[in-house]
Amino acid sequence: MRIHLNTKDALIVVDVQVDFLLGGSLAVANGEQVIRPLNGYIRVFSQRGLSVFFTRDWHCRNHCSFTENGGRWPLHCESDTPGALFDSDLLLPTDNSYIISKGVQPEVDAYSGFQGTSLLELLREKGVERVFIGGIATEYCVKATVLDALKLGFATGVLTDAIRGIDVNSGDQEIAVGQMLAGGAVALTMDDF
Ligand code: VGL
Ligand code: ZN
Repeated sequence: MRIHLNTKDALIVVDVQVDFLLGGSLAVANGEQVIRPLNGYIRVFSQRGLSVFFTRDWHCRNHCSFTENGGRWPLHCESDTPGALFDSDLLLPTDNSYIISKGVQPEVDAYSGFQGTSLLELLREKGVERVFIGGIATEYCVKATVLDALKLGFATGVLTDAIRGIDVNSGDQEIAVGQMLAGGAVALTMDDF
């Protein structure tokens, strides 16, 4: 599908953080492979003056998702620690880019970039009607963000060349992509732009 970008479009880059990448505490296999395609999308959107939103997992040390607190995940993306930083190769445009921190509240795990954040408000403020989403992890934060975007009425593209998953059970990523498409998302790659 040929995408003609317009002023009502925005890019959402999900959780490209050190702890989710090679050597990180919750590393996603091949997660580093999203960086090059994402930088390509970031350039395209940025050059057209379109907004780019960067979500980040931003947990406090006593966050409920950590095993040490009874949750299911190893300690990851603790706010203001090196593991929570965006990968240093990720392009962060100075104009029209926004950082969205999520999972901030200790007692709530927030996979979606919309949950407990100002993302919706910012998108509405900018008149955004269509969002394009990539990042990690496919079956957690990417999926939750895509499904929320659809539910909130955004036309939604999932950038399948710029997502990677954790695959706690093998096949999880594929199932997640199926769920996003069933929900109304459109699968896109750089060739569509
Ligand atoms: C994520 C597991 C725990 C994600 C965040 O960004 O997909 N996954 N916290
Ligand atoms: Zn988390």
